[in-house]
Amino acid sequence: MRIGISCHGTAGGSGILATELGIALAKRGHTVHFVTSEPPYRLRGFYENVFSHTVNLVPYPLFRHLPFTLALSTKMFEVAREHDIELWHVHYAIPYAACAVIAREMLPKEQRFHIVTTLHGTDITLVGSDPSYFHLTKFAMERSCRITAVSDWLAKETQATFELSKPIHTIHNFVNLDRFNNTHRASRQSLAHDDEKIIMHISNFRPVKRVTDVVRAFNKVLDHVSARLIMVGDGPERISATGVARQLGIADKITYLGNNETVESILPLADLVFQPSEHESFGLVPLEAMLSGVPVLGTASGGVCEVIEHGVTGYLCEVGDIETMARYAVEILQDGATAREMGAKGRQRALELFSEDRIVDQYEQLYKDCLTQGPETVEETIR
Ligand code: GMT
Repeated sequence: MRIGISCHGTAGGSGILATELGIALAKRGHTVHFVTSEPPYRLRGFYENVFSHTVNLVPYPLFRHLPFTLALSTKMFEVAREHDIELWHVHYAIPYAACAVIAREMLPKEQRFHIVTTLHGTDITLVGSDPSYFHLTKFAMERSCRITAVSDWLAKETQATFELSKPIHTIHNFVNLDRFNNTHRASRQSLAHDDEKIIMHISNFRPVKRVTDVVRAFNKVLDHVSARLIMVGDGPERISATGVARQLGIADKITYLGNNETVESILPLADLVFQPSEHESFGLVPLEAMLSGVPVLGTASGGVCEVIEHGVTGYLCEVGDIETMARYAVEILQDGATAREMGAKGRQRALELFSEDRIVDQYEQLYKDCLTQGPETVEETIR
């Protein structure tokens, strides 16, 4: 198949998943054209059958805001026309699904591609459900041949909010196993002292990640266990996290690594991965931690409940329940045997349920279903 993919080019779960999917599809012999704002974050090196196109943004004094989405739609149209794209897979509804609809409309009828839209979470829960984007998000989803969501939870949330006329298929996230198996691991001493347990948090430090909860719970853990908190990533809440740590007098117990492109080289060094998000539609980091054999402490909110098995591969707490989070963290850090068992079960679960082969098969089948269905004819009215 000749497939177009558009996604966020910056660090973030949806862009990572889209890029890994494109690489996996190319390995299976499909031709994949990425059209993004910048070369995708995880697309490093050369991959046969993979092509990357970036959007050209021309500034003009009359534009207070550059019309990125128009330039993106134009680029999608050009790439589709030149490379005879059969199917465009967009990740994150806004703006990508809407741009795909515009690009398709611009093409002659016989060249129009099918659209598959994958919902990743905040594109629905925060952005798409906002009145400023609601109708366009719904319109673009209705005009997609297939809609997928990365968890059952997100599929249900989307239907409850948008009342779509078509089903939403759940296809969970996956992890590229090669990345985790063939990695050069950092040394433990480079992250912590020998007598310190390692708690790790990885995110883009947006409010939804509740990074100050990480620091507050870590402070309580320190009453019982000698530990170091490794914060990986960057974003708007980093300043709040450092402020809270300073107030609590534990700033010297925390290391901020910033963004890291190869988390697989440091994740296995953690004794516990801690992700207390407000909600998480799937939780790629918990999955990566499980694959690294590390127990995960998360929140029972959103699709992460489909990833972490409470009491088996980690623990799930109520959002903001810092006391319970700290209690579970201490339990894991003090009981090495149970922690190892949880880690091993996590890896087993990740391999069984979220392997590349299993998930890419599902996307491939979905594409085939679209292509055998013939040209898209759905003409829904916008409610
Ligand atoms: O919030 C992020 O981490 C980024 C965001 C994105 O769209 O790039 O992540 C969402 O998509 C990931 C991949 O499907 C999911 O694993 C994350 O759970 C989801 N984030 C949220 O729902 C907050």
